[in-house]
Amino acid sequence: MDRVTCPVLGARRTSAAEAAALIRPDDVVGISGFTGAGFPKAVPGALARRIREAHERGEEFRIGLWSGASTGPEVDGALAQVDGVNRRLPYNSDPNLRRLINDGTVDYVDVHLSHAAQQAWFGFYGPLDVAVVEVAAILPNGLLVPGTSLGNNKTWLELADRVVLEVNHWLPRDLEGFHDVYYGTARPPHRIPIQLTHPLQRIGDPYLRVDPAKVVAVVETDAPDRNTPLTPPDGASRAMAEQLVDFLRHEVRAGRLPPGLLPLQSGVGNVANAVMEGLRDAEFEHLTAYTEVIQDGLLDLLDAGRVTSVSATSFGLSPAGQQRFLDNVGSYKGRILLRSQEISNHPELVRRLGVIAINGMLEADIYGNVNSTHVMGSAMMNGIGGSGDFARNAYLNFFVSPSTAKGGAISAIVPMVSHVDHTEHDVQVLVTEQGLADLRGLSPSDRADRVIASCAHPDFRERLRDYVDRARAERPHARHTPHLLAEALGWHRRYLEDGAM
Ligand code: 0RQ
Repeated sequence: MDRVTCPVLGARRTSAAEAAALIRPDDVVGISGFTGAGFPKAVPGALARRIREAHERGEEFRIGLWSGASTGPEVDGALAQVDGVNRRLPYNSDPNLRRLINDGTVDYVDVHLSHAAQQAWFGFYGPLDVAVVEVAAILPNGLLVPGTSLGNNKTWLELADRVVLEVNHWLPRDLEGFHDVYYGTARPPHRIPIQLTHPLQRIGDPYLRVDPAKVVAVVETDAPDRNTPLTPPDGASRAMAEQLVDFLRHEVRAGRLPPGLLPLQSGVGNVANAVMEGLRDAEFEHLTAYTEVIQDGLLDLLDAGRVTSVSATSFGLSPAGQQRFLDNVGSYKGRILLRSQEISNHPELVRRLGVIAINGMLEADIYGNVNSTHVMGSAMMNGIGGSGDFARNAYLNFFVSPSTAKGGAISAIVPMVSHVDHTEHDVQVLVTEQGLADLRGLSPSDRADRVIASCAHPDFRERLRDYVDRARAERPHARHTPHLLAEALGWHRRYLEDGAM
């Protein structure tokens, strides 16, 4: 079936290599893609080959790369392998690019995912030269049927001087109708309230717009999204999920949450999926989600009729989940709405809807500060992603992690986090497989006692308790947040001295 029915744009059909030839050294390229869904499948690879050839001739060739969030090995991986990226924003989870970020080759700008579009609009990152955006079809009037993620596509299409469209035949044509692209954002002081009061409410258009004069190439592809197999929840993930679900029950009984809860947001990964599994087996009905990524667990909840409506910006499915979605696309239409990430993660909307936010962390300190991004304070893992957008503005937020990492060598509960992404003022509930610490309304000193007792691994509990006791005793006039700074900062010393990092 012809996916490009617009005569004007149909005439710009070309090969990936020819499209990649339109990208120049030092260009800033804004691509589609979010958690491995909806990234361009052909042009980045062709560009990587071009960059490699240029380097072989001794020529400089690197680009700035902006996206929605993580892409696939065909983008970040391929470009990292040819040393083709000089600056990357706003999120990366590719191991090859992570290595270049951590050895200082690539400048990485790790921003809240809801901020990227507006800060690009404000001009904070400089001009955008090219947009490379994957779509499911181009309609006769030139409107674009978006693919499996919306991310920052609207903004890249608007801001870029030149646009390359990839039309992917692998995407179900039935994706038409799954999107809600809001065109009401303006720059301050011209902003108006965003009139959204329910996760499934439509406030925009089903299509992306593009100025046809800017479209320099249309490339047809037929390739799948990245799909990462899910490891079944292990004991620790299940334990965290059970406690979290029990806590939600407790909040309903206490009258602080309605019986159908409030819209859920959950980060990506094992624990998030285990929580979704836990909810499937729990008694809650008529659940909704106002989240970033639709993982298998959320599809399960939709299939089981537990969740009635989902707003997100992308999919992040396993091979089995992807197949299930492709086989039943029609049945999800009207129950799933994909939005631009500036709307899916919008602080105004997260606050208004009263989202329950559940995100992973690397470590938390005894006072409730959370590090989601930096291993030992310096090495970037992925990025803050949407965790800050949701946690800061949520009705209720959870940060979850096993109590130890690296086979028990590192405690995820520490006296002072080595990097702060979420401050003690934002963090409400910490969960490890050891237990759950509800920090709401507690003073720092009480938080320390609760976090150590509930969340720390028994192997580290005494050391942490001893730290707080001595901090209280040695600094009697500074007991609000008892600390022994030199010791707190040296907490990871033993691990570092082993030469592990
Ligand atoms: O590394 O695989 O090399 O051993 O970190 O740890 O336990 O598998 O946890 O996959 O749930 O990821 C915070 C990274 C958790 C994630 C983070 C090491 C550990 C392992 C991963 P190895 P786990 P998860 C929505 C919301 C920020 C973005 C976000 C994340 C690896 O949740 O990126 O929330 N969050 N987005 O060994 C040293 C510690 C450690 C540690 C774990 N304390 N010290 N290493 N590790 N704890 C999604 C988007 O926004 C797109």
